[in-house]
Amino acid sequence: MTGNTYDLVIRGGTIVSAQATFEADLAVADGRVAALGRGLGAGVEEIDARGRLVMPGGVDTHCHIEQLSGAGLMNADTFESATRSAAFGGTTTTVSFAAQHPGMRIADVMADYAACATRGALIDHAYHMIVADISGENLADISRLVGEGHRSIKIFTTYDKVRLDDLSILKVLETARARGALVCFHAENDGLIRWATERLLAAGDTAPRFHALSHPRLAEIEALERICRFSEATGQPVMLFHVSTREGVEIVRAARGRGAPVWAETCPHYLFMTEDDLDRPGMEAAALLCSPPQRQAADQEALWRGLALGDLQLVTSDHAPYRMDASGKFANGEAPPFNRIANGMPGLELRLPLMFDAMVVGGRLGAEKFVELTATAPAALFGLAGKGRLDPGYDADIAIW
Ligand code: DUC
Ligand code: ZN
Ligand code: ZN
Repeated sequence: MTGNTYDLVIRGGTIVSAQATFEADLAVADGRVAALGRGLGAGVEEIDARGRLVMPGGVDTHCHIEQLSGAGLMNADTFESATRSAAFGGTTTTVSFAAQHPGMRIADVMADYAACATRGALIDHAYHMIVADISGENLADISRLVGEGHRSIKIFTTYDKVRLDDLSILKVLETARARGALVCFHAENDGLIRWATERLLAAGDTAPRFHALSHPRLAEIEALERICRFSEATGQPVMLFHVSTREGVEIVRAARGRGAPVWAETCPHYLFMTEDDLDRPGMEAAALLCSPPQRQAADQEALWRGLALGDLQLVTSDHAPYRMDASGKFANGEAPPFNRIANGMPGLELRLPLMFDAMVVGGRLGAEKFVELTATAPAALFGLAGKGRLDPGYDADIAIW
């Protein structure tokens, strides 16, 4: 507060938190929420928010920005353009990935990525450490980096160059447990994906839409179940990324019912698209290829139910954009088989508008749950201090809808 004046007062809006909805002014001083209440004093700047919803800015804890994929491809956007698009969609914090590849030292990867983010990001950001090689000094590095505050690790159970085997996964879980990190998983069974892919290609089924069949739901089912059991064996908390199937939700529910420290997310493309969306002419569907793939209408219903019941705690974007040219989707030619097309699509900007449309405008689970799934819960689960709420003292990261 400057004298008797706040830096900013957002006046007359409807404040929505994960627990409550009420009319109030919101005052900001020194970049933080200073007060909530009716008839607050003047602000140097004032925003008339009558008739609008005032919510915490979105926290997107799963987005790929300026990250080299396992296949050596770079995402289409930069820290600058990615975080600009996030802000346009109401997201004020990103958590992206510093990706180790085999042979790299994790401490160097983290330092390089921090420099890149610092040069470009327009909003607050943190990053997960993707661990793909635990040889040499890497486990000791991880232990030290977690101690310094990098509290999230990500592991792939599939993708040729970056996946870890079971023993390595258990060693990372043990290391994380000793230091207090959260370990996130892309959980799909690698063998099942390769086997299905070989059979499809041998039959000449190479079009983009066959990508959906090449990642069988059993691949997700097997890997989610295995990782839940590993979490129980080690006592290490895990976050299961992009759950896409009804059975996946059931596995998470059962694990949590047993008391396993398991959390899970899904993404808009699993809530709003099905594998039928891949049925497009020519190579058009390449734009929509992602892993796990879009599933079926019954899975969408199960995911919504999982969100309603609290089996799934987050909705993130899995933002991973690649251009529809030789720098991205068509790096392996103009009509590559489905398994040579980069996986991923953009989502940072549209995650919140899509969820708002369904949840607030459409009334599915409502505005408070929208805030919980997209801002409050991700900030809390990943330990992002000052984020995800509009209580006094929290960062003034605000989206007015
Ligand atoms: N799948 C991933 O695992 N990562 C990025 C995008 C995708 O589709
Ligand atoms: Zn993934
Ligand atoms: Zn991802």
